[in-house]
Amino acid sequence: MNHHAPVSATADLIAREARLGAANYKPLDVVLTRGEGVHVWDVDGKQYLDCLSAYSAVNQGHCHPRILAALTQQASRLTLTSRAFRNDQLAPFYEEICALTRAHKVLPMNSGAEAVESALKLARKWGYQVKGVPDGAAQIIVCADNFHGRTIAIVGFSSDPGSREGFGPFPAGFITVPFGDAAALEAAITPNTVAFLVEPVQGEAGVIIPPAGYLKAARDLCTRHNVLFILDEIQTGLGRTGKLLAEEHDGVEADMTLLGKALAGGFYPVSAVLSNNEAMSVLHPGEHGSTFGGNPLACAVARMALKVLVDEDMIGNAARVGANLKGSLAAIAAPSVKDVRGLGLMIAVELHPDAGGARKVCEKLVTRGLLAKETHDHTIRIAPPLILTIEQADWIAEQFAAVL
Ligand code: IF1
Repeated sequence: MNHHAPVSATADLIAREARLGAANYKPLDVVLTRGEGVHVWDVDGKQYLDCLSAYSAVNQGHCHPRILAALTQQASRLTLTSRAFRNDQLAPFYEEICALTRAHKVLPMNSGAEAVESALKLARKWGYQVKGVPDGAAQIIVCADNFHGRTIAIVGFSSDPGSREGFGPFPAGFITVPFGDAAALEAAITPNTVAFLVEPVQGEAGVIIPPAGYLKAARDLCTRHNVLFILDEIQTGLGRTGKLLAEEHDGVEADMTLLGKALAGGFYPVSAVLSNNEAMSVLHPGEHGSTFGGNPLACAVARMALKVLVDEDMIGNAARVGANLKGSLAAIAAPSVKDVRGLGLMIAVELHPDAGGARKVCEKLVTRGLLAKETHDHTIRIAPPLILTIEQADWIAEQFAAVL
């Protein structure tokens, strides 16, 4: 006989996970088992509207039926060849992503961090071979409060102590400037600067939109000083901000653009470095690669993930519904709200420091069937799938109004 109180499926799974897993996350206590469109369901059958979209990896909505079909069809035909051989999905993937983004060359990888690392390697090699920087002296400029991933090189130039401390020693050659400050960027550029790496809108930092004209000024400085302008659009790209690429808001074009996350609609890790200039030509056979990068399953899924974004007007929808949602959230007259900001469906509600914290608000939203995630202590990020309707946006705003 078991005299203990019955354990819910949720509590049981959480306890079992804690027993064996690395403790590098502190998730909300929701155990999800199914997703469709903007909704997900937990193991107790409760429905939620997903306002995180796996950090913008499921922009197309959960289990999009056309991407699912592409995945299953390709999975039953050919999944992985390695790049030792060729596969018939790679060329059409290159053609379609280049046609859409106007990129000239593509380097397929898997995770976002790998795309960032690949761009850093390309930039350094380009610096030595094309720009003529003395061997070993290449410098790359990054921004304070950046988030580009978790590898040793990337956390080495993070300004977040939690991401960085205890993981050194780190590679040299990175210089940090304040985000949004073109004068600081100009002052940091030297003849050995090979690249400037920046997020068009800083995600993890709390949806920080730079001052108007910043990206244009940065683009011009990079052109003038022969420095590669690298935009990390892993989070901002693929419709999230209401444009295919966030760079379009500022009318600029990066030399390298990094995509990941939604490039496969949440089905599969697929990332890519897109290049608009000669930087990609410094790579020769054997100098870079990946077992899984460019595999046929990844390419087939990415092709359909891109196709549905365009076919189903998810980018236009993000712009329209995002503007609407930002307006409704900004209209909430709660003293706890310090700021509401965003671009497209990349929105943040920042609370006053004495409002009790963003985590508490997220926990209350969960009980109302809305999944959102705090970033830092006082900001809630709202990034639902781009297929969100106006009615659903209104419902989100109502839940925030009730909780705030
Ligand atoms: C986690 C944050 C978001 C990214 C940008 C590269 C990567 C990311 C602009 C690396 C990844 C993720 C990772 C995820 C949380 C999430 C995140 F809060 F940490 F900052 F989205 F806002 N560039 N961001 O945002 O891509 O290697 O992970 O595929 O749990 O660490 P990845």
